[in-house]
Amino acid sequence: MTSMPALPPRSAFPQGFLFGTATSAYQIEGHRFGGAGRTHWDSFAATPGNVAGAEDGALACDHYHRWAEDLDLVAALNADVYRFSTSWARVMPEGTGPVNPQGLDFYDRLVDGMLARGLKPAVTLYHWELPQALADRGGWRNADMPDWFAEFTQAVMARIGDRVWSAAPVNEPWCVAWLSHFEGHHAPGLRDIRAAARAMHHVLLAHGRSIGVMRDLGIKNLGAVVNLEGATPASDTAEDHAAADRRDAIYNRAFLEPLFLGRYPEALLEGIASHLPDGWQDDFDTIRAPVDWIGVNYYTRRRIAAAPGAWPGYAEAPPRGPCTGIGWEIHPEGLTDFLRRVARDYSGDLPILVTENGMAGDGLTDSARITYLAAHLQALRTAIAEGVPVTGYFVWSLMDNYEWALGYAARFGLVHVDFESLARHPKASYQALARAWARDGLANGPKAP
Ligand code: IFM
Repeated sequence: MTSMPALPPRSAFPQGFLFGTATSAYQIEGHRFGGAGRTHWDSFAATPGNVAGAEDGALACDHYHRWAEDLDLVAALNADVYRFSTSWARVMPEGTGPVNPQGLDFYDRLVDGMLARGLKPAVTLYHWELPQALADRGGWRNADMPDWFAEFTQAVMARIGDRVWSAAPVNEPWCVAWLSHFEGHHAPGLRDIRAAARAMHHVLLAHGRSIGVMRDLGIKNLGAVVNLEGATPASDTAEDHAAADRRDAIYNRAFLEPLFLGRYPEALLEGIASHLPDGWQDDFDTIRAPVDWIGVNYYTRRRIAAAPGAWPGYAEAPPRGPCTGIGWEIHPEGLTDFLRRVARDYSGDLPILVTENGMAGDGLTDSARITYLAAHLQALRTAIAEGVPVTGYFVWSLMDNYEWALGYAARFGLVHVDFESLARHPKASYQALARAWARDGLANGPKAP
């Protein structure tokens, strides 16, 4: 029998290091409640073949009604900070124009509920469910999206911005642009390079505009959240190395370079320059609006091989190492590599938050998840020991939820959710983290307000 590694205790991290867990609106709230407008995920899920079991977020975990119980779970986890997202269509059912008072009231209650439990609210404004009314107008392909997103930012942050600890405009821009418009796996399910290029550029511009709106509102501690994934050449051939570099350009550098260096990588422009909107070269001042931290979501790496066909000319090779329940290779060293790389090449001394990390797997006795988290927390400590300014870590996810195209079968939660009764049951990983994150009152002092 192999022994399970212990989770490093709070005292193994620098003073003031923040621990938390994360969720997103559509994945947990129950979108049918509270006057929310239709989203493009509702339509995507209603299209045969897109989502396992044609499941959608109409009920999800019913967090809309059970939020107090869920925040109690975050507090009892001994977390310092809770990362959640706001649903654009809940706040503005048509995407622009009138706001839904019930929607704003919900986020108001939620933020106050966090503060009442001593939790720092970390909001992400957009975590993937676009109001259908805007999708009908071309969604992220439409050059008006940055304006519409600025309007949404103003509406929601004028209400809750005075009480949030941090804010980020968009979760995982790669997924919004490439997974959804080029690979077709997420809403709106397109496989179109021109759509992907435009979506990518408009998402970046929307990010910059949103940061500007929040600065004007006087909101502090603003960041960007990117998902980074290793692209390892499948062999030592020059072709596989070049293919892996193209993948890295599309997945990782496509967002880090504009946000921090004000440019797109050459290896990306080779494929998309002719598809970008006119005048894209003039937009980088907006896109690289200064941020106060960078969030890194890290899960896995892929082996990439050269493949015939149109640009980008690569294919995924089978993983070689151990994998999670949904076939994602477990590669904790990749987290250390990315933390080093982000600080060295892009963000310098800026605080880095690991805004998501976790795994899909079954069972209440989820020892595999404890092993996964222990290895990644150790990888994070390695980066800290080298001087990388990592200041916080969030587990994805608080509870089992709607895992997009995989429906409810892929369970990422620290808390098990019975999707019949909606009962919540903390898993072994939750208990182990709660022990590791306990405040001993000596090494770490009292819980920060
Ligand atoms: O569930 C998702 C989340 O919405 C964004 N980051 C990755 C998670 C696991 O796939």
